[in-house]
Amino acid sequence: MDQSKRYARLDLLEDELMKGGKHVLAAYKMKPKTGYGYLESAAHFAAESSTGTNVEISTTDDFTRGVDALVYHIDEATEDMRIAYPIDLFDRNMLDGKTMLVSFLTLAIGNNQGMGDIEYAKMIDFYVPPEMLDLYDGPQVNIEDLWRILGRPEKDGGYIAGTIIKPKLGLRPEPFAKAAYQFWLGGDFIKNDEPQGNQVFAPMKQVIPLVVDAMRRAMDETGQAKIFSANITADWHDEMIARGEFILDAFGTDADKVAFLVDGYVGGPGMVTTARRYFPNQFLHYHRAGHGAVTSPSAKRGYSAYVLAKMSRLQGASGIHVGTMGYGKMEGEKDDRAIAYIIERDSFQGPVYFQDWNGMKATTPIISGGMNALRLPGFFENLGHGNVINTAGGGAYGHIDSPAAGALSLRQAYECWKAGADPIEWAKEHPEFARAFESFPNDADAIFPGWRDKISSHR
Ligand code: RUB
Ligand code: MG
Repeated sequence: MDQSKRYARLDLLEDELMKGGKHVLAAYKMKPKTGYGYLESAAHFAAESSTGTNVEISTTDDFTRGVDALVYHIDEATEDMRIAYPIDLFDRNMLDGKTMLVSFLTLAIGNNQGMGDIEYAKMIDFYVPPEMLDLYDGPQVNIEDLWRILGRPEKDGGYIAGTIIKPKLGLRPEPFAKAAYQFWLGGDFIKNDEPQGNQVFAPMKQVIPLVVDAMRRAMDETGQAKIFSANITADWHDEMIARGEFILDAFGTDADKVAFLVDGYVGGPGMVTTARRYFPNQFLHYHRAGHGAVTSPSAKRGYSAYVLAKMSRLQGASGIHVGTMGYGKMEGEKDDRAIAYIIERDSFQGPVYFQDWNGMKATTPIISGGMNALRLPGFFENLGHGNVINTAGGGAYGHIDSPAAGALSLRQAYECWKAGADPIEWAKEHPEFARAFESFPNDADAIFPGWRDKISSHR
């Protein structure tokens, strides 16, 4: 059935829709299955994503038609399909009238992902009007709070050198805490790797008190504050809260130095909001394991990493992983800068929409995945700033001297970029950075060919 008379209004102008403030706009790369017309399929897509189904139904009235999602732009050649969703479509909490991200997903990226007449559709951008922005929690805590805790200025406080406890799994409590202590002697921030929780060989009740002790010893030794991002991801709301409360209790007077890591893609919006609302004063660290299944450029369905990051700011993530923009081990490219810019800036022109955040606090980009000191200078050059959290697991625990030396090499890499110095020259003055060349020789050969002759005196 062709529903384009009802669900398509190609005369509507994007500018006007944005000025009107009554619609959430979403842009997709959509292709219909062979034999289906583009506009017809787009209209069916909008129907299924809002008020309709595949046939005319007797229960529809004039009010219903007033909240139809409308296709307002198509370009078959570029697979560009854009839909305006009236804001009243989205579910509001009974408890406080706020809206919920899960409803946005259910409609805008829900049933429409499995339709028989759609080959694929992937959301590449969306726009939220000011009135709707106010209905999301947004972040309460972000990198500015961490800078304050670390004793730095709250603006432009710079690079936070972090790691991920490695190995990913298989450390008993004592070796785990030792690994944390060793990194903290040189670095600022440690996160649980995302599968670490309450395994039988490392029960949280044993591990966490040892981590508290490790943090305090490292703080005494260095005279600097340290941060620990503890994984509280769990299927059950009560379990997350039990973990969070246990951890805060164990850190006691140092509870301000605790972030909570939530695996927000596998856990979903409910889990993120549980952490955001139940522990509003802790840094909410959104890890996104699994996201590549939908965000990968090779995935034709789902949504992009840009969309995922943008959604995380609405939900109130303090920080989210944004990849490494082609400088690390995970999929990515230089232009993925946009994923950081949309979450950290007051406004940003995305791939389709200009989003003004209307004062919503920023979400901090977390740079992670195969990073080490040698890869960082180029990374910062591409991003244009170093106000990020970077967690380098292999880059810290793979340093041939020690995890502390690994941490120092990361900070020195940032300082090298900040000073605009040549990394080879910098290595001559900074031994931990120099030893990163020896630690990661494949990277060194690829990024700094000929380095062996120039800094060999530091072996
Ligand atoms: C990286 C790691 C993170 C990845 C996830 O370890 O454990 O889970 O960063 O990827 P290492 P992303 O530093 O040893 O490579 O950050 O892109 O979501
Ligand atoms: Mg990990």
